[in-house]
Amino acid sequence: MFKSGFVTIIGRPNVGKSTLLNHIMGEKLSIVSSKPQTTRNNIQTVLTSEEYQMVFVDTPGIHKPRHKLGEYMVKVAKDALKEVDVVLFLTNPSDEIGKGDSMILEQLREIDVPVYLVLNKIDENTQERVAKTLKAYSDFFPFKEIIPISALKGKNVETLLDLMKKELPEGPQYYPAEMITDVQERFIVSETVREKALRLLSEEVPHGIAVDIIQMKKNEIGTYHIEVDLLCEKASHKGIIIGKNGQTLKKIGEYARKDLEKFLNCKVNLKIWVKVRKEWRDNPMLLKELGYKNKK
Ligand SMILES: Nc1nc2c(ncn2[C@@H]2O[C@H](COP(=O)(O)OP(=O)(O)OP(=O)(O)O)[C@@H](O)[C@H]2O)c(=O)[nH]1
Ligand SMILES: [Mg+2]
Repeated sequence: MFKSGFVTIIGRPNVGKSTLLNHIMGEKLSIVSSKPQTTRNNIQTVLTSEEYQMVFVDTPGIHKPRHKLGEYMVKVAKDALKEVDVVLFLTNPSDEIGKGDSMILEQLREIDVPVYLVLNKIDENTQERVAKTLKAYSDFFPFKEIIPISALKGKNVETLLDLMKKELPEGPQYYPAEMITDVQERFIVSETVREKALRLLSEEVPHGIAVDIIQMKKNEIGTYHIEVDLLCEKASHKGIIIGKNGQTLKKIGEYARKDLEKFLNCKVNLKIWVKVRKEWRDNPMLLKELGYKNKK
């Protein structure tokens, strides 16, 4: 009997949702950074074995939106709760259940799907704190399973997978076995550049950046020529992104190129232009152009 189903990974920004997904897939498909609100779209990945197929959906962290981009992110995350077989609610050890988490859990009360409590980042917390958090959350919500993990170190991730397998109903293989993700090359290219910028930039700039692909072309000898616009919201941000003597931009380009060469399996020539687009996060037309649009 073949089993298949959908698993949504949901939680506040920065709790480690994308890290968990990448660990399960054994491959880097969703970008990760230490800054909250890194993921902006639902990213589907497919894990296929002889007995089952699990489709994971990595979602943007749920937060209180302050602009149209934020509203879009929260909406796509909530959409990912429809028609799924298991929800992984990710959070981190803490002294009490914060507002952000209780708000998400209230929403989860309304759906009729098993919800797992996945307490991530146990590697950087004491056992005592972990135990206290597990207790507080399980008193607050009727989780079907409770499991402490470290997505970064891979601790307990196998156990989590084993539990989820039992949750899958009998079903068809939705996607071909070799398919691992529904995102396209262009998306991975722009996300890779965005990730490097997030990592290298200071706190104030990152939320206001986006990457627009201008050109992607492979030449006869197999080198990919890629040109992108890195959009930011202020002239002062442009200066920060470029950095002293162009050093920051150079590093963003170097790190992105290295990752892309691995991913695309060929030489990459990457050009990044930094441009100012005031308040693009509230500009419906620009949001659409950058791919932050609802499917329906
Ligand atoms: N110590 C530790 N750090 C972790 C673990 N999992 C993730 N992190 C770190 O936490 C940060 C956020 O990870 P992400 O995977 O981007 O978090 P996210 O939930 O996808 O965040 P958004 O996309 O912004 O909602 C990164 O710096 C990760 O390296 C873990 O198990 N242990
Ligand atoms: Mg993420």
